[in-house]
Amino acid sequence: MLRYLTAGESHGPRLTAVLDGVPAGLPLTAAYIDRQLAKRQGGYGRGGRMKIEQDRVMITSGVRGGMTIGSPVTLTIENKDWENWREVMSPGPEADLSRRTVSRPRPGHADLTGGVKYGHRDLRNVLERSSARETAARVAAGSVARRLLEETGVIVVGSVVRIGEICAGEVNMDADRLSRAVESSPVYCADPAASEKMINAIEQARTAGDTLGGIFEIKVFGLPPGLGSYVQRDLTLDGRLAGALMSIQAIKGVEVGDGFNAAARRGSQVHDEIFYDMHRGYYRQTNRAGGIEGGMSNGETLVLRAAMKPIPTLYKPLKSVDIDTKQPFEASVERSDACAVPAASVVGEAVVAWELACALVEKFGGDTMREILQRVDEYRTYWKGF
Ligand code: EPS
Repeated sequence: MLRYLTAGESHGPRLTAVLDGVPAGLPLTAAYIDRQLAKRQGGYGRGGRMKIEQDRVMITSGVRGGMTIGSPVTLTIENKDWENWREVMSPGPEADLSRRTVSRPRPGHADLTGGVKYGHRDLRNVLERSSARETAARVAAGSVARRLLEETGVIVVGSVVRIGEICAGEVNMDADRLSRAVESSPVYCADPAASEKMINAIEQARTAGDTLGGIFEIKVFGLPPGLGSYVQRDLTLDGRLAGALMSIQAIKGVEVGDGFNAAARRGSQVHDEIFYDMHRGYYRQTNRAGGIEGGMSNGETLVLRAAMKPIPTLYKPLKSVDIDTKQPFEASVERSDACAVPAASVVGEAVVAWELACALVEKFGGDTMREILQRVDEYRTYWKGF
């Protein structure tokens, strides 16, 4: 079983992820994880904090000579901003808890409810952990899953398909072309004309002291069929993927395939008919189901979308109430991202990769990559001739 936990505060010394159950024999380097971390830090619309941070992973267990050894993998990422926060955030008695306290909960954040729930009068104790800074650790963990999937021929590609009012046109590209198109766009959108408009929309929102949300899409190519299951609710692949995507900060909706649009159509316009070809095996001419039927991958490309709300930290203040004075105030902030949808698409890739790697390891088992690869190969042949 694959599992992981993350730990760390946004302005604490570092973020940590501990991954358990990673099979032995997986080639893995810090440089590979760092490429994903850099992608998450990029994307047009980020604010001042990203000029401070240059995320790099340190692998402190579970890997020797560039290869996993089957024991827990520990990944840490330093917060460069820690130097500016040491006096306030120190774990020891030297911490000055009277400075930079937060008594004014920001609407749209965890501040107020988190303070009530954990009994914190200083809401900093909430926002330090609820911050999306935590997603750096999730991307690091997801990179290990991504590496594992790549070994089995599975490629995960995220792209931004909407920012505010601007939607990308439909693109029908293979994994390679899609990755290249996304990499060449500052907003990680595969449609160059829409990219330009998205950048302008972000600039307009930023100038107005406002923020923008949007939608990202995750496509997964080459996924073996039969991952997940219909036999028990917590084993359904779509259920698990939707849960993983919804757990990303600021995500408010998830779709699989045609998703919400399918609700308006007749059944004859929604389902994907089944065909067979000696060379291809079973295949579909349409993929409205987005690669999942009955809670299992069906061998078609996986298509998932997630909607992100605009970041609630605004230069344009929203009304709230001070928890000490109970008086109304209008929040003022020092820095914020104007749009983090491109970054969220990288987090989306990471959490999807993780769920798929879990389902793959559950189905094909094995303590070593050698066993997994052999079984995936056998299963693909079996499926084709079934
Ligand atoms: C975040 C607020 C900002 C973002 C941060 C998420 O940080 P700060 O409060 O230090 O200005 O930059 O994102 C990251 C640090 C990151 O690595 O993505 C929030 O409140 O969620």
